[in-house]
Amino acid sequence: MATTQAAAVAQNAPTKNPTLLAWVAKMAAMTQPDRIVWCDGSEAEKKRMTEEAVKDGTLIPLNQEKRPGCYLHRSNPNDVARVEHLTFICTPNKTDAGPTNNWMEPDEAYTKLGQLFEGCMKGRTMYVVPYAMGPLGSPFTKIGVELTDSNYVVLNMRIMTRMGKAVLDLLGDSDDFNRGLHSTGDVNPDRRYICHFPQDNTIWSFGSGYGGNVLLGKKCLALRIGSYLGREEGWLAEHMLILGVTSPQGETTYVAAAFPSACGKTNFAMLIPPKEYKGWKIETVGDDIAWMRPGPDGRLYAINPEAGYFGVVPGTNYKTNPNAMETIAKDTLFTNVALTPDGDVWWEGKDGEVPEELTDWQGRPWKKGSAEKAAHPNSRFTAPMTNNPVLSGKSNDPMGVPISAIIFGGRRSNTVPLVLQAFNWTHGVFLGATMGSETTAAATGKVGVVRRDPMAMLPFCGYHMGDYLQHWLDMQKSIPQLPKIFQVNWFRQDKNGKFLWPGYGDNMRVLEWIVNRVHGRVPTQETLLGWVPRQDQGLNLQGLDVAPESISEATSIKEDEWKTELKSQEVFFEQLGTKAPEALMLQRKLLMSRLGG
Ligand code: SAT
Ligand code: MN
Repeated sequence: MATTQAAAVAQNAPTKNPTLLAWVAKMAAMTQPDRIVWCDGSEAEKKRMTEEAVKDGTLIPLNQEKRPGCYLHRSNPNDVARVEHLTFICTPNKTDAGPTNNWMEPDEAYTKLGQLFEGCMKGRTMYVVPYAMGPLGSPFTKIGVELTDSNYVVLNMRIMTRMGKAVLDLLGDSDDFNRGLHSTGDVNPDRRYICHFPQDNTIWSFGSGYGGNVLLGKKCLALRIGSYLGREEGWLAEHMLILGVTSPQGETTYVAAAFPSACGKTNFAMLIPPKEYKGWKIETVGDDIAWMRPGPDGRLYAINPEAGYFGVVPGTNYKTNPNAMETIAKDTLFTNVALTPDGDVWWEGKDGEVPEELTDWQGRPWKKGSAEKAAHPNSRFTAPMTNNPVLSGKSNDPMGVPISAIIFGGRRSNTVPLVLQAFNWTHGVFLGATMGSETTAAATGKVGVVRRDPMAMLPFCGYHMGDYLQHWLDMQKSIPQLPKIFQVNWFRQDKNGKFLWPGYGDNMRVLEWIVNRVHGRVPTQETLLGWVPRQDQGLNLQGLDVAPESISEATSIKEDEWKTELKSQEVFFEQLGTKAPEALMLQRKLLMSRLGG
């Protein structure tokens, strides 16, 4: 069997790479697909696979006049988000995975998942998807090959990554590629596992069809395996958007910003400045992931390893994110949104009237006023970045962009002020490490509970969180021109649960202050938490229709809240045990003493 498989694989393969051929043959011998299809990334292949997906019900064509090239996919209702409790880091030692990851011993994981993969592709097609994370030919770029039995995965990978024949040519005979194996299986949550084997540069994902679990280039390679490789090789793989801000004078400043999933990263990355900001321009380099390494001139350079956006749909409209609306107007795959009678898509928070009747995300009739949501709260769009009207010309630059500021932003209804600047890199790492966030719909579980989410990487760090924070601290030695670090919180609320800061386009006001700080142009005021905008010469609030009391409330620092906060931070640091970096413990003590014990 194995020899026949190997011969069959080699026969129609567009590569002679012996390691790749042997691995594909081995995986095929285990999963036993009826057919093996090597994806070339061509338009003809896209057309063929889209037609097949429509035929087998995976995709529903939308009204092609209203949304050219767009399709709707409905997932299994039990499979609508990442599954952190079923996501494992499989290192020989449990301590290498750390207390914030689920761990499985590699042999045990291979055996357990091997049993599930055994024969699972019988009667099905195995697609071989060669892809690159990062522009082809960039020193940042990593190659992966994903084997999957899902045409939905292939069509998404085509948008989210640089995929196809060119990647195989770039790989040549090298064995330096991530080995990804995925099967949708029977989509049974009891038989669902997302396993990472950092030492083997391998990912095995079984039993899900949801983006973050199965588009293996994204969270699995670009963040979990990426962060592991970053530590080995001296760079950072981060859950960050990258944007360029250009002033009316033509000065462009690049910023990277970490926010937990579903906290508005895509909106921030595509922000349209308010009308008072004539001549200012925001351009998107990336909306979710940044790979950053020291460049030849001593600055920190970043690329977006992805080629598309996998964004949250609900709440997207012409007010919150006009650029996203343009981005998803064509050639977009929608997952778990509602369908209108005329074949368009709908979601909670879309512009215009709520339609009288819809088909909901599960394919059931839905009527206006229904208590149930028509679109799933974590429904998603997959759209090529080239659709973005404000895509940065640098988004394909193999050298990346120089980062001047790093922003850490949680989702906190209290405690954390609108914006502050860290005193220095170590303090900035402390701010990132102690990020907290009220949970959202991108992961299964309770919504609205505060959890520590260091650098928005809690679900995505591929090794011990203590070592990861130490790696951040160590990086300052290899970056002579360190970016400045900031903390923001757009989500502070008043006593009645009303947001104090308008957010969206008005976040430009905070961004301008950050840019001015980076270039040393505005004075600042020191507080016990960090440097904040001064009352005079601070944030530009011209034209902002918000009561001054709301601004002072959004920027206020309440010592009693901070005492509670420090206790909750302690619980997190204790979890890291002896690996909690000393420098961060000292930062905590300093803050405690500033607070008066
Ligand atoms: O859910 S995904 O991991 O695909 C996207 C996200 O959470 O940022
Ligand atoms: Mn994300």
